[in-house]
Amino acid sequence: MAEAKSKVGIIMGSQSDWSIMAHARDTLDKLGIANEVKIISAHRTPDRLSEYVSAAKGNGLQVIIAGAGMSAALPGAAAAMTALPVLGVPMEGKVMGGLDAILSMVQMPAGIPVGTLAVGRSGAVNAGLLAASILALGDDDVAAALDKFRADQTAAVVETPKDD
Ligand code: RP5
Repeated sequence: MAEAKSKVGIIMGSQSDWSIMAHARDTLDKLGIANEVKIISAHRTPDRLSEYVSAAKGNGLQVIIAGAGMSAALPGAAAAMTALPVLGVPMEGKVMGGLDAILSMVQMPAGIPVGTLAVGRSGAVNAGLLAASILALGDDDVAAALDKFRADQTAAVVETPKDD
C-alpha cells in the first residue's frame, strides 16, 4: 500500500537535534498524522532549505515544525519562504540552556511569524500537538484523535501522589 502523503514536515538543523525532535515525530505518529523528517540547516545547507520549503505546499505539507539551537535561524528562515504555519522548537544547547535559541526564534520581525514553543522536549511534543490542532480545523479524523489524546491524558492524571 502506498504511504500517506506527509501533512507535516519536521526539519532540524542538525543530527544532534534529533533526540528531542523525535518527540514531535512520535506525537504526530500517535495521532495518525503522516509526517516526514529531514535535517536541514539554515547555515550549512541553505540550498536544501530553499528547495524544501519552496516545494512544501505543492508537496502537500500543511505545517512545518522546525527545531534548531544556538542562533536557531532555521524556523525564521523557513517562514520567510512560505506562508505555511511554521512552528519553532528551540534546542537546549550547551551555553545558555536554550535561552539563546528561544529568544532568537521568538524575536521575529513583524510580517514573518514563527510560532515558538518551549525549549526542548515539551516544545517538541507541543509542536506536534499544535500542528494537529491546525490540521484538525479541516480534518475530522485528526480532530477526533486529538480529542481522544486529551481525554486519555486527563484520565491518566492521578489525584493522589505516589511515593517515589
Ligand atoms: C544548530 O546548531 C543546530 O540546530 C544545533 O542545535 C546546533 C549545533 O549543531 P551541531 O554542531 O551539533 O551539528 O544549527
